[in-house]
Amino acid sequence: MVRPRTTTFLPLGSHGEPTLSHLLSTARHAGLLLGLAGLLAPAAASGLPLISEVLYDAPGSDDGEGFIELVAAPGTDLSGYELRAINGSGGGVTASLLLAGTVGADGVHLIADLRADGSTNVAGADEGFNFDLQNGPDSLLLVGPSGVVDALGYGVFGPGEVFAGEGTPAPDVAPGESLARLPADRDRDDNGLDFVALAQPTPGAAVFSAPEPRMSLLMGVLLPALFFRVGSRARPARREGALGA
Ligand SMILES: [Ca+2]
Ligand SMILES: [Ca+2]
Ligand SMILES: [Ca+2]
Repeated sequence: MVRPRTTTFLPLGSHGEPTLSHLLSTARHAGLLLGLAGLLAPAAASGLPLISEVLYDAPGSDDGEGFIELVAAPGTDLSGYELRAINGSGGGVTASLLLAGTVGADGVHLIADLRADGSTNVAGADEGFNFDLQNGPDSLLLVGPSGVVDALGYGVFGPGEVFAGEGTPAPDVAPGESLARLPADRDRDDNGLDFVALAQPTPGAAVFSAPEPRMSLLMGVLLPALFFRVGSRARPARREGALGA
């Protein structure tokens, strides 16, 4: 059986168990370093809203099927933001959606395509508009009060076609597939790197990155344990053999 390596870093008592004082001391250092880690690590989803998933081509008619998903810090007021679709052929604006909602506690905001009668097949939408995204090559901009905050270009752009996304285009996807940013809150400003095709779209649900817990674990647990290991090496094992087993 392989024991986790970290257990070997903890100072051990006479019966091989970590002593209470060592655990308390480790916890104090862990708390201090967790605080430092919190100061150093960027807060998740604290930045500007991002386009996190788009379904632009449903099997058959797209009417009432398409959706655009955004992620943003919970409570973000999206009034003043606009989703602007850009035609890859000529660069004209093919749709302009003036958002008005507030991002909920889950940090995900779902915008559904509505049919003329106001109905939609997109469940759980936060906002609805009657729009139809083209199948690409095209782009979708998220424009905030101070300008473009995110952009997605998708499809294969030929010479002379207008790519208004970031870096390289996201791939064209098959009907029924979506393009999803993965993780939903990571923005490397390169659509080809940031987006993947999802055969099973996830409107309203997003997978966020979690660098802070891993960093906190590293700084809060592993490093203090390492310090104690070094400290215990500096002192001779003076109690070894002093107590009977
Ligand atoms: Ca279609
Ligand atoms: Ca971006
Ligand atoms: Ca999603």
